[in-house]
Amino acid sequence: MNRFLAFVFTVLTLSSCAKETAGPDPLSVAVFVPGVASGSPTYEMLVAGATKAVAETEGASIKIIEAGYDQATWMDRLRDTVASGEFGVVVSSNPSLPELCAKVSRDYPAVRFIIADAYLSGHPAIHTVLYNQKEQGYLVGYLAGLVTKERSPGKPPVAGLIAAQRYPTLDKLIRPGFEAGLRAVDPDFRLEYREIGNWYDSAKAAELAAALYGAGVEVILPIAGSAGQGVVSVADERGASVVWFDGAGYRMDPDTVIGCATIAQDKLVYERLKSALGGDSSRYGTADIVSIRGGYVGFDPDGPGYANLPESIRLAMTTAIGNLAAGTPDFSFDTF
Ligand code: RBF
Repeated sequence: MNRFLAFVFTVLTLSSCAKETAGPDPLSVAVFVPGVASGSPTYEMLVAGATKAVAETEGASIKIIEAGYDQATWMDRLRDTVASGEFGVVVSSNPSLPELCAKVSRDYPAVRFIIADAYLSGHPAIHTVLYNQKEQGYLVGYLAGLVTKERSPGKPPVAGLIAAQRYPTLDKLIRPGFEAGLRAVDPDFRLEYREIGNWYDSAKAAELAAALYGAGVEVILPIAGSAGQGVVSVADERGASVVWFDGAGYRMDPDTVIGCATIAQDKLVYERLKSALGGDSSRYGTADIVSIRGGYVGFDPDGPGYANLPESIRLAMTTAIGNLAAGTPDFSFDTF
């Protein structure tokens, strides 16, 4: 019996060693969604871009893993994903992911990570791409400023930002960009900032929005994932307006959403994953910052809510978008 156990042990040990030396399949992709894809444009685009890259690569396979809204469980979920030995590449999107990936990478150095909407430079297994969301915030800030001034002439100018939680990209890029846009219209603009506490509670978001609209705010920017729907439904009831972030804004409510600042996350994830699956490993270790200049930040004018705005506002927006793309104002930065 003892000899039998020793035999079993030896076989198991050898086979697990064999697995480790072979390494995970470089064409096997895990898409790690730190949250829930549905209702969060960044995550929907992440899944779409990765799916397309895999579909176009012979022999490649994909699995979507939704880690849910409890951020305390993400680390374990990520470790389980990587420890399965199934995946050569993990693709994700979120500013908090690089740190988690770097920790997991210590035990699984053969696995590669591509993380969008994030910044970490110099880790040999990780490639990150950060969007210039100061530009993105500026575009909807400028629009919110123009619309507010048009609708409430002579009143002290004010706009709203309802966020799920605070984090560095919000504090250093999105919020200052939004404020810069508002103040490019009128330096006296004041921002009313409110916080939900998570990325899913649309009832709480609706409550915060109702108070702001009730106090005379005309336009609110939600940075709240699927909770942002709560802001849109209150705005719809009151005939007020929302500016949207990332993508698919007019689809939520074609009239209430009056403008949408976009990131080309589907295109970016597709491009980066496709080249990685094609064997290009030169990007690991690097952290890119992409902007309106490369077409990765922009404005979507194709919605009735935007088309129905006064022509003077749309013309002013076209000018502002052109100027921003030409470097005025210049929000470029090299590290984050
Ligand atoms: N954005 C979403 O759209 N949905 C989410 O569930 C979501 N969860 C996030 C969790 C954390 C911890 C952090 C730091 C950011 C999260 N984001 C989420 C924000 C996302 O990275 C991005 O900043 C915004 O979507 C605006 O583009």
